[in-house]
Amino acid sequence: QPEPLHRVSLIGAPTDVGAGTRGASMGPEAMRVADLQATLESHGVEVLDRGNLTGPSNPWQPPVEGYRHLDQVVAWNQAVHDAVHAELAQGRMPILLGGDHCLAIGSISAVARHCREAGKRLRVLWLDAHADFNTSLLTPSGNIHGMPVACLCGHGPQELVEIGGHAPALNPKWVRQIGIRSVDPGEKRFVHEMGLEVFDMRFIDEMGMRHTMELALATLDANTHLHVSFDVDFLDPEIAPGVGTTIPGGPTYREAQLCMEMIADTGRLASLDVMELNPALDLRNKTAALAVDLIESLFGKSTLMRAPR
Ligand code: 6HN
Ligand code: MN
Ligand code: MN
Ligand code: MN
Repeated sequence: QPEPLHRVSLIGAPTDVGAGTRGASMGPEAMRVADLQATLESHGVEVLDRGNLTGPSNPWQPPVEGYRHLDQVVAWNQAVHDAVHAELAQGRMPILLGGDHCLAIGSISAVARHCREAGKRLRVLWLDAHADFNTSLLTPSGNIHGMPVACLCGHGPQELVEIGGHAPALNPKWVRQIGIRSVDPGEKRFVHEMGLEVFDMRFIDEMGMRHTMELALATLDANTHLHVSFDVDFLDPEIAPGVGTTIPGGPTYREAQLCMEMIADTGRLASLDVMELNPALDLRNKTAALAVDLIESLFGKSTLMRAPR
């Protein structure tokens, strides 16, 4: 029996408590139905499906002091943090199946905590149409899925900012955002102020996905933990309609594949979030199947030209 290339744990987080559209709570099951586990196993990955986390239901209330459902978001993120950290502590690679993107607060707080404990450098790739860098004062919606990067960088409610036991969880210098094409006016100023490195769609149009990824993946070393937070709305809505916040003009199928293949080639991927898949808006589960296809590429599916690792 060959050693598995990776030991992966799937963690379902079936909630849409941070989103403005209902349905991402069904994302984990749709990815299972699209055969995520067997697909990864076909690439020599050992996969344990840990099942779904539980948490409060979605009360569907208006914002209070700039936040919708803050208590419920905190409860879900605490559960995600604990589950993700437990997998990392056992030397496994957690794949968080969202659920809306507010859950990246718990996931990445756990990753950052693990990196502090293990003496690792951290690099976060944020694949998204949105910067997710709002605060309670800047947000147009109160939806906390528009705030996770700001929370992780220390700007948000204390209960979320401190979830990993150390605030801030992230230095903005560790983050690279890719595919961005929808940023709110106040959010945009704050992204600039904090010095986030953003490869927006204009940059990808002009420079190409290859050069973009070369820059986003530059300066990784053998001691780097690479975390990918993949919001499915990163993808062009023509190929990925099953998300709550479609924004036109995203990466094509091949651009997205190249992005994932270049991440795979680094050999540094150590944790992953797959977020915002909304089966209620999908067509015959095609966006789920595409998400699984792209995850497969993150684990080394490629055509013929891949150099052996
Ligand atoms: N996502 N910027 C908008 C907001 O309401 O803050 C949209 C956020 C979307 C967040 O897709 O993860
Ligand atoms: Mn740890
Ligand atoms: Mn998004
Ligand atoms: Mn997002």
